[in-house]
Amino acid sequence: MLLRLAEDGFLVQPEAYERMKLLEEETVLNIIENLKSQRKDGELLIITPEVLDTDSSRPGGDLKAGKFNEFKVIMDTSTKSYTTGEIKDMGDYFNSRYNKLKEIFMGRGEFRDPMPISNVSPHHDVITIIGMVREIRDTKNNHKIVEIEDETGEISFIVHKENRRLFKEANRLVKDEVIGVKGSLKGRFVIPSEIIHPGLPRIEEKPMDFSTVFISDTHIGSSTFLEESFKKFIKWLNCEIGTREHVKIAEDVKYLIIAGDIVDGIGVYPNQEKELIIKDVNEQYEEAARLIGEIRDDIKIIIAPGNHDASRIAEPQPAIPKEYAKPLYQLKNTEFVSNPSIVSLDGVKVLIYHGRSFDDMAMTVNHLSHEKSHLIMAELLEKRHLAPIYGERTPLAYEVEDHLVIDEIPHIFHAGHVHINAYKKYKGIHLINSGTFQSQTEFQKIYNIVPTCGQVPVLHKGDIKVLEFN
Ligand code: D5M
Ligand code: FE
Ligand code: ZN
Repeated sequence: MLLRLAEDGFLVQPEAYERMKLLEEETVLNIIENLKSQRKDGELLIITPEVLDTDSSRPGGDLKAGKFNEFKVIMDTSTKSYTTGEIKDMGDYFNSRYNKLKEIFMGRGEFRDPMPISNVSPHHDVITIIGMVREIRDTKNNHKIVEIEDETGEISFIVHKENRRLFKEANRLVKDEVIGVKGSLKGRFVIPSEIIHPGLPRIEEKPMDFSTVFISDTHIGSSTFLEESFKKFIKWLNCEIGTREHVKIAEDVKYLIIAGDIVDGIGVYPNQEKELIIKDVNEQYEEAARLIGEIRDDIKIIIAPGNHDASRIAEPQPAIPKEYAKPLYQLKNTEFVSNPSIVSLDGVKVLIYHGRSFDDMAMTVNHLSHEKSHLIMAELLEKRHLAPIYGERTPLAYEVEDHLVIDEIPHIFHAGHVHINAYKKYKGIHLINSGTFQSQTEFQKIYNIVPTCGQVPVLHKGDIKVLEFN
């Protein structure tokens, strides 16, 4: 393919090539034909990921290629993800995380030229380093000591509690995230003047002339799955019930995204069987297909797995395997993606992540909680990583590449898992937690998690609306 493109006078950037590999061959050929017809004679054209997003790559208003030709998967780890199981992979994995995040830092002026940690000496007035957090300790006087590491060595910095501004920054830090530090060396310790996250700029909002519906955590198969409420939701999607205004919104719905925990699974936590109505995973997906199959078929349904689904439990989770969810695969309007994944809905980029790591964030960072998961989502965007903490509740697979790094900044970040709705616009990005269709379980009672049930966020032409189905 690359060879052909080169002969035709195209240069393909690696990222664009990765994406083209995920597209149907026919779609790629269409794009190329369109680009060819638009360029001037003999001009060399560089195919960037942006080119794939623009209208110039699409047949002009010609929708013959199908109703859904504007849906694209931009990032999916299902096929890329593999591990050899060797110990060395752990090193590779963290190196990949470090290097990807370092690159994001280096795009920022002040960190263009960081110093290897092994070179740090008292001779430097100002040191600028990028390191992965290895350990965070409190001294007996309640100051903070943070140990960071790069491929050349490790060093600790100390933040005094009297330094309010920096102490607040230090309180946000979590193990295994990658940060930038500016400061000077005093004895064994770096005294920082700045602690910096990779961060992200404010993005330009993308206009949408359609509606997208977000749900998660239906937990079909559980006795606590709210079937009646879910059926009402589907009736609304099919424009059969609701106020005139709500039916109008339903008419505009083009996409439905399901961010994991579609079914309750089996053996996810002790004594779960007691709360199961359907005790077989295949049958749970069969039931899911029976319900979801009622949805009108001009709505594209995008399904990612969660920790209750029949995918590998370690993240990144490949798409739900067909062998478990055949009836769902057989619906003609379903698409299966990994957790996490990024899809483009007519050019609007949606980062889908179930949200398992939110438990770790809520437990570790003082001001974060399950109830306000939008704060966690904003924090993860600033850290540019979906699951920074290694070795707590979120199992991570040692991939050669760390796919949980947030390389690409989305227009929408959609998550679930905590079973509590949340919404916030942050730096132009819609942060959406879509709650649940499962009433409180015995397990959640113990942890005092009070779910918000049947509340469905809808982005209607760019505005968020939450519709209730109870
Ligand atoms: O998670 C549903 C909710 O339960 C979510 O808010 C996280 C919480 N949860 C899940 N597992 C645990 C553990 N082990 N401790 C504390 N809280 C937890 P779901 O993925 O649907 O089971
Ligand atoms: Fe869940
Ligand atoms: Zn979950």
